[in-house]
Amino acid sequence: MTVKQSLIEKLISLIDQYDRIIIHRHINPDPDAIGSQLGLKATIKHNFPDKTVLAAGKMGKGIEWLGRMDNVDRQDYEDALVIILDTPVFERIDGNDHIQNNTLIKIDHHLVVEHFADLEIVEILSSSTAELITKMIMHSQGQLTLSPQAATFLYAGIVGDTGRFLHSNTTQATFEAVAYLMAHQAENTQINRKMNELSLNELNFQSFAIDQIELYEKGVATMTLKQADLTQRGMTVDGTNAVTNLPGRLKEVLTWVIFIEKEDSHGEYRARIRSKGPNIHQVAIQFNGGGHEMASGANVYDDEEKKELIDQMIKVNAQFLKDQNI
Ligand SMILES: [Mn+2]
Repeated sequence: MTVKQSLIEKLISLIDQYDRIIIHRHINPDPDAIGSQLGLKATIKHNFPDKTVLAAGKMGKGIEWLGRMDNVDRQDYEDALVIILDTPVFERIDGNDHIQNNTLIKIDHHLVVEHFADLEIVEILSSSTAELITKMIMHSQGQLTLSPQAATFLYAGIVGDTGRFLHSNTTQATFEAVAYLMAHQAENTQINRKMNELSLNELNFQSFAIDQIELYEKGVATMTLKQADLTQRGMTVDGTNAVTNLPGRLKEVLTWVIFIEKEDSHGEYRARIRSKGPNIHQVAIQFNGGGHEMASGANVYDDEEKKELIDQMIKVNAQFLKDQNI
């Protein structure tokens, strides 16, 4: 546990001081954003039933089943405490234009980009904001208790950000937090089932996407998705996130790229680059991109550059295989 006890105390004492608390999170919310938002809301309501707690922002597409947002008006912000979850940058807060001179609390697990809150609780070793909130509840010495509903929301957040415990951000602390949520009747089966569900359209798109996988030497794979392919199949760019990891499931694939044609362009692509070992960040920065060693984004402006990017990936993989004596 790396969150200081004093920060937990400060959080609880601020919540205690306000009658109205508004909880925000980032735009284009994922299950961690919504799960931590509604999980914290349910926890505050459970422990302070007289307080008004509002969840602000627009619900994310495809995760409406997780819960509902509240209608929050400008006047609700008067004398309210505002808590911002899972968002490292003020500009990315959904509904930030409503926030006035409120006391702000940030709770997040991303690298610190900027300081914008009066109290900032950031723990980058947490898999998810939901895990971080769970750990604070666990260590609140009985001041915050969990309802089954809150436990279920927080469970959804952890499952979302860990890719169902498959990603490398999954730690012993993650499982300890989940064990605690299970002890408080988190409805794990229901959440797992919902997370695994697809519409027929999404399933058909997956099968189309699989057909677009191309294999190159040294364990490079690509998938190219044209705008026309997306519109024809009723798919949004966000919706294609679900197929990003498909090429990586192939045994022989070490690194892969999803090329998504940009809107209103002919042959300009946004590239999502992923890796199971080689450092592909070095490739991303050569093509107007960046990110992390195992997951980066880049941009290519024509088919020639697309080919160059693939060539660079083959080189990086070749070097990686050589270093490993394979
Ligand atoms: Mn998150």
